[in-house]
Amino acid sequence: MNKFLTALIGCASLLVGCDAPGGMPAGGKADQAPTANAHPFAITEIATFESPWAMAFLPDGRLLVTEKPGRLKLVQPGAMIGDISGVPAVDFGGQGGLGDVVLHPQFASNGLVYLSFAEKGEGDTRGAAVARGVLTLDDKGGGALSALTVIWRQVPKVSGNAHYGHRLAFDKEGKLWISSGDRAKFDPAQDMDSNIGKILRLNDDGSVPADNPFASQGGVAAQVWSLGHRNPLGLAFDAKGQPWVAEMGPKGGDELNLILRGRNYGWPKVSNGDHYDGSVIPDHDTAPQYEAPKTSWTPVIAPGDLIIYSGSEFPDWQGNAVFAGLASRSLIRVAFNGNEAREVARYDMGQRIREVEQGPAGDLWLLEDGAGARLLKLTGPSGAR
Ligand SMILES: [Ca+2]
Ligand SMILES: [Ca+2]
Repeated sequence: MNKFLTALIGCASLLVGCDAPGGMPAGGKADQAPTANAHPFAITEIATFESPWAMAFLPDGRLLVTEKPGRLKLVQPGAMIGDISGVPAVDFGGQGGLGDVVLHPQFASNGLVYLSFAEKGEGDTRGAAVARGVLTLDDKGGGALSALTVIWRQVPKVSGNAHYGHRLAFDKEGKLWISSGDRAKFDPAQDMDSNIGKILRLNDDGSVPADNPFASQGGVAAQVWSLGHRNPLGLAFDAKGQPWVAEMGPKGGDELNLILRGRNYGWPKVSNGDHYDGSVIPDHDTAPQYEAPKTSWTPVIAPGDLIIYSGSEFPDWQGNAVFAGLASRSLIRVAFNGNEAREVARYDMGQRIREVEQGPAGDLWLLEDGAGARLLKLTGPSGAR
């Protein structure tokens, strides 16, 4: 039975998601799952938020959740939602505002929390920035950040309010990684006098590790681990410690990239998508000097976030990449064979999904996007908990 026929039968039996992206791939760029899959999980609604962007679990099982307008929330499932004061002032608008939140690897002893956000600049300019502060929780379900310090900024600040990227992740060595979007300005992604359109690797205080690939060039080039990125919104490490990035393509060409030291990923010189006005961008296979994605999507999935799953709640998913899909309103699961990647399942969620996080018990937690967005917990059918 051919794949298309299988897809039709799958749609007829499931009666869901058949109009969603994920049909036959255009241009043959990706070996994609042909249809939406039945949910292998139960969904519990935990809370709702105003335009949430990211979440992070505290060691006690509570959650920090950012809201784009500039609020940091403390969530204890089943209890009131508290506020954390002392967050930086943000430039809220378009794709900008308060962004990611992550804990320092030694949070239990130092209380350090890192936030990314859109920061206003001179005139009509803005740029992504990262600040860290010490979190102190009170006994009323809230808390405060103190000693807030901005440790990194996009250079230069530019007009517009798109493609900040600004996903944060710590690796096993305690280095801070930042995905810096191209601000919809294209060419700066290839310019080493700018740190936009790059993946960056820093020490936990924002200083530059001496062993970065472009450290000898100084300036912001010294921060750069890889270049030629468009709008990388997902950043996660696999069990071997390798960084993976989910990147929004233009019209087509969303990417999953394995991030290698000092490599150039080609934006805006190459993309498996094309410009929104229809003008052609050469595909990756025309320019092997640029690092190609391990898989790409046309039509797009619009990846908002990425984790590499390592829990026991969904044993079959261990080692898989799980994407939060915005325009595709889905969770997308990708399996690896070595470093080759392939979509194996797509779960229609009915709403734009902004963020995915693995919970302490191996369950999955999702944030929807926009007004009244829900925090959802997904648990497996295994009865393991
Ligand atoms: Ca997160
Ligand atoms: Ca193209």
